[in-house]
Amino acid sequence: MYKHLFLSAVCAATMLTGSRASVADTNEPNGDNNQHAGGATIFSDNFNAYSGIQDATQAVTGLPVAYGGDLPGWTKIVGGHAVHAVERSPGDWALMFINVNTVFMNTGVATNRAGVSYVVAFEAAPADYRGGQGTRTGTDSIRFEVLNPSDAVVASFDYFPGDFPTSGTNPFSSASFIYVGDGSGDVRLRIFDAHTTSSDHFGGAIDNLSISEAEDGGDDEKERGDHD
Ligand SMILES: [Ca+2]
Ligand SMILES: [Ca+2]
Repeated sequence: MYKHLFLSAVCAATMLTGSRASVADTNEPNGDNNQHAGGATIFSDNFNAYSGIQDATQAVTGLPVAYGGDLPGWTKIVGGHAVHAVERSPGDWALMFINVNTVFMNTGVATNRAGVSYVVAFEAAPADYRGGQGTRTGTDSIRFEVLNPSDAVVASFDYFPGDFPTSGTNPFSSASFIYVGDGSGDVRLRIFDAHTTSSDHFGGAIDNLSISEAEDGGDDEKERGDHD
């Protein structure tokens, strides 16, 4: 079902140029991410307006899964049966990414003042569909890119959810990363499967995404990583 590679879309996703600003955190392959306190939420989405074709239940969890969906406020790269989602509880959808599956925000938000730190917070989990395409530790990740109005990448972050379980439940974990604004204009998030192969696995699932200004205002040198 996901064997086709959509190379044009892959190229579109990798052609963008622009400097990659520092991103504070490196997350562990086991998904052991730090949590960052955030200030007032400037953007958020719980993805519950997702509307797709629900045709199966997820391996192990038995949760409803869907493909070919649309999401208000977001544009998708059409390919690889995007957009996939899992229904965590009735009406509570989380997005899943495999192959060229990519979504990006339609409208930029004012979270890019030069030198200011912003927190992108979300919940994430390993993902699978009917089985056999489960996220793997150390290999599969979801990439978040912060794009300015020229589609230059202000910041990029990979989240590695770990192995999709073989039994039990598949809990979501809270995670976040910090980026430092560069003053290049309102930004949009682009989210996609960072590791695409001809026999693909899901990069993971995400839910409850938000952007807020970091409460420390960017004064914490340790969290700012290599940004000077
Ligand atoms: Ca949700
Ligand atoms: Ca993948």
